[in-house]
Amino acid sequence: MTTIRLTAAQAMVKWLSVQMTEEGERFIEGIWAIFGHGNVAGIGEALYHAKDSFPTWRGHNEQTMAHAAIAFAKTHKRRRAMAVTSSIGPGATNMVTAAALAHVNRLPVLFVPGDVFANRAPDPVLQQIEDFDDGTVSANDCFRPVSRYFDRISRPEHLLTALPRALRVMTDPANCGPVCLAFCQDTQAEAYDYPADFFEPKVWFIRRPEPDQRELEAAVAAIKAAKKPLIVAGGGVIYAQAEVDLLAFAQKHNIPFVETQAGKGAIDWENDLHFGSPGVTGTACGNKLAAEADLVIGVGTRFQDFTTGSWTVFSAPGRKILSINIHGYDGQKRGSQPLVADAKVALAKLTAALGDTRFADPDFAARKDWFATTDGLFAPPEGNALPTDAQIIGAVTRATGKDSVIMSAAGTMPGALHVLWRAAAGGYHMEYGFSCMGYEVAGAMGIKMAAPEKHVVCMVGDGSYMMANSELATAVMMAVPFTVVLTDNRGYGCINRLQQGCGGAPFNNMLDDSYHVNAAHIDFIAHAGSMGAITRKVASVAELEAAMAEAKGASLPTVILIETDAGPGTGAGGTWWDVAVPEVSVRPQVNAARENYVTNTARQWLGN
Ligand SMILES: Cc1ncc(C[n+]2csc(CCOP(=O)(O)OP(=O)(O)O)c2C)c(N)n1
Ligand SMILES: [Mg+2]
Repeated sequence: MTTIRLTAAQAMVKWLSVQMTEEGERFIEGIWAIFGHGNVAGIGEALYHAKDSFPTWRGHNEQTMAHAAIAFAKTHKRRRAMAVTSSIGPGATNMVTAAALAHVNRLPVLFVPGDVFANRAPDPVLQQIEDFDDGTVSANDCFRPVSRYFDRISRPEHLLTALPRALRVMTDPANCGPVCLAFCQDTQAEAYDYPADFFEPKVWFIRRPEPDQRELEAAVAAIKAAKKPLIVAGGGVIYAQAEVDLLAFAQKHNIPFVETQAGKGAIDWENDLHFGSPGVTGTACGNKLAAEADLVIGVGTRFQDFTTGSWTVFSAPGRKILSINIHGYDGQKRGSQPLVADAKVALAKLTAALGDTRFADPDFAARKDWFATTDGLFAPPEGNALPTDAQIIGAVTRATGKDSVIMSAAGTMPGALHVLWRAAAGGYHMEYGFSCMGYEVAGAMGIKMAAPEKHVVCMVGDGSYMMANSELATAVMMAVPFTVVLTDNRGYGCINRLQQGCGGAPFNNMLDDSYHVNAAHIDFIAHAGSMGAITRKVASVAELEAAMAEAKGASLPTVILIETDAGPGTGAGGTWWDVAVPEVSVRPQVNAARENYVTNTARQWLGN
């Protein structure tokens, strides 16, 4: 057998650089790295020699580098990914939040944190946590519950099994998610005679599992028995590249559909059967259909609480749920009838079996009314009033075209955009599985790296911006342009509203309602400018529109700052959301909110 003598780190890099997609590209495009003693000598040396065939990028924070990697994978519909490496200890645990984010959103990313010495000779090495009772524990064990595959590489030959398992998980449509290969520092540097054929290029394709015949027949029967079905399109539609198939299915059988946060942008908003969104951040016309539907057909959705109105929308008596999903876990949620299969395959089989089954027209007038309502919300504010988030969205809508991707993750914007944004196909990127503050700026960079032809628009509140923004400097350094619309309402506006909705006093959310000795005045323009971004402070939505047009052609990221009114939510469309309200309180407002809470929770278990 021919062998190649390499260090374990060199072997990992060599192997990763020849794992290919069907389109002939590297599945792992490259690696984000911040070095420390846990990875600089081993992995760092290996990456240096591979830098022309397997790029390394340097970021400013391990978590946000991983956010960029995750956004890249999401933009590529899970067909390509990136790796992220850190030192041991803080660099590694910085990535745990990002691993959880990828886990919830079911997106592939390869984490390669350095780990403690396999030989334990220098124990405790700098940054090693010491478990008094378990010699096998390191800080990297934090990755276990938030990885779809976890392994510790403590011998060079472990890579022969660990690496193929890692790629299997990242390219598996059902189990897709983050992989953590915790790489012991000494093992990275250790040499081994690897079989040469281990490094032969390998093509990974995403399989499309067929449905079980009995489940398929039951699904056909359920649809045929329905009078008013409604399709709920989730992220699985996009990851299965079944957007066109879903539209054809909906049109042929005349079934209206709504899109979840992850599913939004599967189909262009202008399509007549597109009724917007369901649930807590649902459109009025979409939720009306959901309330009247006798069959909810979920396609690639995991039915999170925002989608289902914490199960008050979808679990009315007599309403059935058919869940078409790649994973049985999502197929059976809340008593739903499963059809476990790839979405594209399942829709093709269903439509063939349904023949010319066609349902009565949905309420097209309600859809028209909805857009008339939102037109009103988009109108610029009167006089000198600060704009609302809806008015900002109106301005951004006017300033962007179908070549744009709107993105966000946490704060007021995700809900407001879900309900109000008129997404072109492929024009919406929302991290709303983990809704992680601080995903936005780095995520925008990852999207732009994946789709350089798109105008990437990052919608971020002052709170999320403050939580993580330093990859702005990376985007400047790497000349990755995107437009940041930074809405400054002086605090955590959405949580402030939620707090009061639950009967609470305004407390510890807005800067002015929080303990302070000096009133906070954050100069966002100076801050973003100091990292090299183009900056503009605008005083009106008209100025915002003009600044956005300018930003579109820029070769650097642009941060546009606008002060907004923290008071109003969108006030449109949505349903109740389950947030537990205290059972006893001296505040009458809390007691009133509790009463409302009890009434609504009683609606959650009425049965399907
Ligand atoms: C990492 C993280 N911490 C806390 C939260 C809870 N949270 C959700 S939105 C939010 C406030 C967001 O404030 P900002 O970005 O200014 O948006 P606004 O609602 O004010 O527009 C908080 C604290 C979160 N989603 N993520
Ligand atoms: Mg804010």
